Amino acid sequence: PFPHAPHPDIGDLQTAREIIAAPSVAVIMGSQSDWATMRHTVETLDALGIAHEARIVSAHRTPERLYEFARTARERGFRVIIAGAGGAAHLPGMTAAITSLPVFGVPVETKALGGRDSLLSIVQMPAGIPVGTLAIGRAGAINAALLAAAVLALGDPALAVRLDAWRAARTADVAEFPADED
Ligand code: RP5
Repeated sequence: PFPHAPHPDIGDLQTAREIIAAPSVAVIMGSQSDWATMRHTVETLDALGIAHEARIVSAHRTPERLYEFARTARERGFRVIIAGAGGAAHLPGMTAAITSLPVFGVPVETKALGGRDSLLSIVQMPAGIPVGTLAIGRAGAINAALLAAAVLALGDPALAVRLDAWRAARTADVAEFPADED
């Protein structure tokens, strides 16, 4: 009856294509101020050729956005979530409470307590709701991306090759002898 309505099979094909093309990693953060840290996650994912989506989702300022994001993350095709937050950092834990996708938490450095507050807030999850917690700041942000890559590489041999190449390049970067830096 509707000449422009897609044939049901084509509709299915479109859905399948959308799922395949969907970013596999979601990078969420509690605030714009977290971006200076979380951009290292995104840069590392880019270097590894991993499709991702970055967005601000605050557990306490935008709780409805958090619920909507976490409830629909799996059906939208995400396979790993990386969540960065600072201070009373509920975002990774609340996300893990709503979705059973793997959640990696990045404690963002804070002015008041240097990120120890973020670290303890993220790492001390009660048994039953896991958050894989990384180091404070840039190191954690980069390693979260590498850990996400390792998870995805289990089912993606081409990514496994890229990840090994990335690691080999870091090894090749290490000089054998120290040099004066000034
Ligand atoms: C947390 O509070 C955010 O993750 C951020 O690290 C911290 C401070 O946020 P702003 O006050 O800079 O927005 O929710």
